[in-house]
Amino acid sequence: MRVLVTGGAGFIGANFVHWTLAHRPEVQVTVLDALTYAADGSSLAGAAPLVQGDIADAELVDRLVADTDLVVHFAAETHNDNSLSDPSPFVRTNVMGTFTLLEACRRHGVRLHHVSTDEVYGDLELDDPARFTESTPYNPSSPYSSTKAASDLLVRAWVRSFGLTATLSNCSNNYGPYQHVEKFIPRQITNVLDGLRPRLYGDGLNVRDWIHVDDHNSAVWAIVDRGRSGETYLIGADGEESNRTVVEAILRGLGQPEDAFDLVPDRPGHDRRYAIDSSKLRTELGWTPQYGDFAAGLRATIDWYRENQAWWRPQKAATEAKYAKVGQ
Ligand code: NAD
Ligand code: TDX
Repeated sequence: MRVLVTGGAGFIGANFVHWTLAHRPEVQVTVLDALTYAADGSSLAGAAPLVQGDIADAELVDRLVADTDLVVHFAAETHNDNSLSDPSPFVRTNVMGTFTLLEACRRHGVRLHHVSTDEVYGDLELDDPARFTESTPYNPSSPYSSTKAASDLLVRAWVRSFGLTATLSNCSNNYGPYQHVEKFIPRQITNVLDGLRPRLYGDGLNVRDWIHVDDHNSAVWAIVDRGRSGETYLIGADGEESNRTVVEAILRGLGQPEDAFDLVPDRPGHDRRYAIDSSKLRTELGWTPQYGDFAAGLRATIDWYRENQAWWRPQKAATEAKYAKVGQ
């Protein structure tokens, strides 16, 4: 099977390529990635051929899609904070880029798996017993999540109107190796390694539902293998933690007092809580996460950032300078 992985030089995409080569040796992977600021070609370590290009480049996309059996679509602008300072690349890549891929898949009769986020459902109150399910109404808050919601709806329409074969997944917050230092967990680990204090937005009590990136990727393969076209599957591993609890664990893991963090101004429109009910994926497709223990996964991630400073250091100063400008 030939698989075109868009965004394969980013965090989840690169881990997907490594997971695929380790578990599915019969699969031939090609990566299409624009190598934006968020990418790092070295994450792939030469594991798969990399075509540098834009998913909104219709001619290039047509040529690559004509030569594949499946597209697994990770490419996106992904950082909420960036979407608040400049939404335009989010609309271009997440909406127009997905549209371009859909049109190429339609022309060539190629299946698409669309990777999306639980943020399309908006947020939950801290004391709400509910979790997101596949039937929760869409209610995105940020430019990032609204463009992901738009891309999901395009995929659904192409299935219904044009008979495209496609599946969708909406996953909760990922952690693990090769995640950009702008994101919460790598930012705080690398801050502590650099002698800086972790920075918590607002009151630090917002909750995210953490999943190890390898569990996300094994779920994507379960959907590719056994999912039904037109269906959406929520991916989550019951990993709800407040941001404050995560920072305290990082500080402890690096031998610092657990209150050595700062509260900084909140993110505008900051979603309070995400929580996923992944029963459909577990019951219908028989998927189970392998990294049940968030604390152990976090310790391994701390070790990875400690041991791979050459990978993240080139991005760190510019990332912190960007945050400093907005007082975060
Ligand atoms: P990332 O920002 O680390 O990587 C995104 C990749 O897409 C980068 O390599 C970048 O160069 C590439 N890219 C951006 N614009 C492109 C374009 N126009 N053409 C081609 N390539 C382009 O993101 P990530 O965290 O790995 O997320 C991957 C996907 O998973 C995204 O679709 C995201 O919405 C989704 N997702 C992420 C999370 C999470 O916690 N990180 C959770 C749920 C869903
Ligand atoms: O320095 C920080 N301090 C802080 O308190 C940063 C960078 C973040 N935060 C908070 C904001 C969120 O409540 O931590 C939480 C996680 O923040 P992000 O890493 O920016 O992730 P989030 O906004 O939750 O979105 C992530 O998960 C869903 C990914 O970036 C998205 O691409 C994915 O769709």
